Amino acid sequence: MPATRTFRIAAIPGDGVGAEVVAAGRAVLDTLAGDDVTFAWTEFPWGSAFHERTGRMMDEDGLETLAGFDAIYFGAVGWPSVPDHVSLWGLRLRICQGFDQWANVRPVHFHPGVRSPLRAADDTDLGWVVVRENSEGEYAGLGGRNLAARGPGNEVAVQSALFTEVGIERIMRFAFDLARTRTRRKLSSVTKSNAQQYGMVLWDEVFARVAAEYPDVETESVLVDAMAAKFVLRPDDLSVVVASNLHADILSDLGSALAGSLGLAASANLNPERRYPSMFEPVHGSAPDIAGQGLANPLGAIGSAALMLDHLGLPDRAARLRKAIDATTAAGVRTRDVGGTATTEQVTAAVIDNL
Ligand code: GGG
Repeated sequence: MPATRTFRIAAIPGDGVGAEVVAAGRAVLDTLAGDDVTFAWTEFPWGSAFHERTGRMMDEDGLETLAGFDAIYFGAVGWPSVPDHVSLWGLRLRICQGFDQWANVRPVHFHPGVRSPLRAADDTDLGWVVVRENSEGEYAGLGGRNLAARGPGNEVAVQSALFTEVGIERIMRFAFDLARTRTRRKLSSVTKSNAQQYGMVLWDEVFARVAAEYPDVETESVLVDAMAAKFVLRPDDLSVVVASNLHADILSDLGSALAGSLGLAASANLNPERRYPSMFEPVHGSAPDIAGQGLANPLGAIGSAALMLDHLGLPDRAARLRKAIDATTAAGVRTRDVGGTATTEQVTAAVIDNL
């Protein structure tokens, strides 16, 4: 009998619906365990409630603690009791940036049985992946506020975007390599280089330089506004879309809305060199309006669990899980956000049944 491999997973439910969807993903992953693979979970109570008690979003030495895990399974961050920029920087961005999880992979998957607002989805096989530069750009945290002493109405704030050639080049290579694994070998690069003439022009130049090494991959460079339109009007022409931290965040929300709901979207924050653990989380936030009511769609978190299985070297289990997710939506077991009446637990149970 083969030796059992145990993967140590840090679970951070975080805020709001994070608790419900992480519980769903854990139940599914435990169902996928077996004689050869087990998951050893450690759950951390970090988030906005922790901040209310301690003044911190996570333990001071939290990153050192997390460094010993094989992966991190994350829920959501954000709650009205803590300013959003404090909660985001104190937890999610602290982990992403502290562990140099520089590639954020966000597939846009059209689930069978889920109605898309796009008519094209009725008769076209749609699906693409947004690759988000996850370490710099508009999320570099550079800038400051000043001149408040000049009196009310006179404060100034500077928020600078940082684009490094190293940072751009590594995300480009990652996106090109991903494009090579897909049926349609195409990479679309997104900028706003007509208006932002420094960082985004550097982005365009690096894209063109790296593209020369991937002659088998079709390319296009599209302004972010035009790409928003293209998501709606020509989704059939997309395969892999690489964009800066902010642009990709916005575009991937648009993509998951087009696929039917933000609740469906999965994501992987990867440190491709594997010097640090990577983190897997649904794209959606904490949804305070429905938290604790059993209404949250668990499929974004469960799809993120599939991305985690791929990363851990368990592609067969990941494929089984994706099939079970699609079988669940196809059978009409859906939460309210995608036109159904099922609860979080009922959808989770259906995925487990379908495994
Ligand atoms: N599970 C994703 C999550 O909690 N996101 C919270 C959020 O506000 N994210 C903004 C961002 O990362 O750009």
